[in-house]
Amino acid sequence: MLVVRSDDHRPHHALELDGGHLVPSWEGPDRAARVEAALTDRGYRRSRLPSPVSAEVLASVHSPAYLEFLVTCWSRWSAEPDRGPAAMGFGWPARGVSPRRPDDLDGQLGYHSFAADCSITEHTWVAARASASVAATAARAVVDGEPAAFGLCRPPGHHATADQFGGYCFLNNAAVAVEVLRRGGADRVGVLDIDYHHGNGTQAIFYHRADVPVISLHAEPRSEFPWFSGYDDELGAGAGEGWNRNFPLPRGTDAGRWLDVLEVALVALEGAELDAIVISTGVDTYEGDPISAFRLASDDFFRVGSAIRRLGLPTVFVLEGGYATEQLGTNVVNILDGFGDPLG
Ligand code: OKP
Ligand code: ZN
Repeated sequence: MLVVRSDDHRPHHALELDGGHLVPSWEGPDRAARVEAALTDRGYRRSRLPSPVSAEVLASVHSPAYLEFLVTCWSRWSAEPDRGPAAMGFGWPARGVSPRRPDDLDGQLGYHSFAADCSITEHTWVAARASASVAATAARAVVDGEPAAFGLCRPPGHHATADQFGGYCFLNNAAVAVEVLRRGGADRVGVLDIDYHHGNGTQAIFYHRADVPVISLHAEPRSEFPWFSGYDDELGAGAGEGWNRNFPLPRGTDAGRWLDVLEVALVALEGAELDAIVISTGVDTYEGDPISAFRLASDDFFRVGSAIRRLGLPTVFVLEGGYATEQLGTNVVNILDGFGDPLG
């Protein structure tokens, strides 16, 4: 399988507010290094660097004001005296208001984020843009005839909405891949999100659209991040009504149950008459994940890949979460190996 990867993520290691401590994020550069090492070990020899994602594709996913904010945030922040090491919000729109975008940087940080588990630092924009470029290039390769491609995206993307960062995500890489596939002629593109956390950003971006069915398996939001999105009665709206499906599962869910629910999700996707699919490939469902609570073993990920393969669709995998760093590469590559690839 073709792999798309970039080194431009490396200097990006945000700080996160975790239990009242401002600490280096769980989402660090070592994650990508582990996946790259596992890909090399396991014989994945075809890899390429990304071409820059086009402004047009980015603008089809994110608002102009948000993109401008991401590009300029760090220089605005660091130009002010006494600023700390991480630009992050601390005030968010309260319930019952219709939020306006303030002019003030701290106000904009609140407006353009939904969680304080990630922050913007000097290298965030370059890394986020490279990650979106990786997704776009993987999708482009599939448009050009690859049966499948893996975008080794870092930072992840599925929590990023059209105009908010959060959950370690800044640009929605899965949505970028969808848009590239659609521009390349795939009329109906599905998203299957198997990360432990609900992909609230992807859901929100496609919530009103019938041409991009989104299905997600994740920890029930009543007990897990992102808490306010991912319930099973969120079914899409307007033209998109019926095209969003959530499968929230309790903490402690084991592989047997999780794989049974994956089958239900795959049946729904089979009925959606898709031309291509994007897999938001989080492996924080792993039993050893330090911030998650599902119980898939490393070997179970082979079955995840082979189940997805049965859809028989052109497939773009984009990396999302997975924080058991030592096993991260094994778990990701087990999915890719389970999927297999006729072109090697
Ligand atoms: C991003 B992705 C731990 C903070 C957890 C939220 C999790 C973000 C996950 N104390 N922050 O979906 O893997
Ligand atoms: Zn996750």
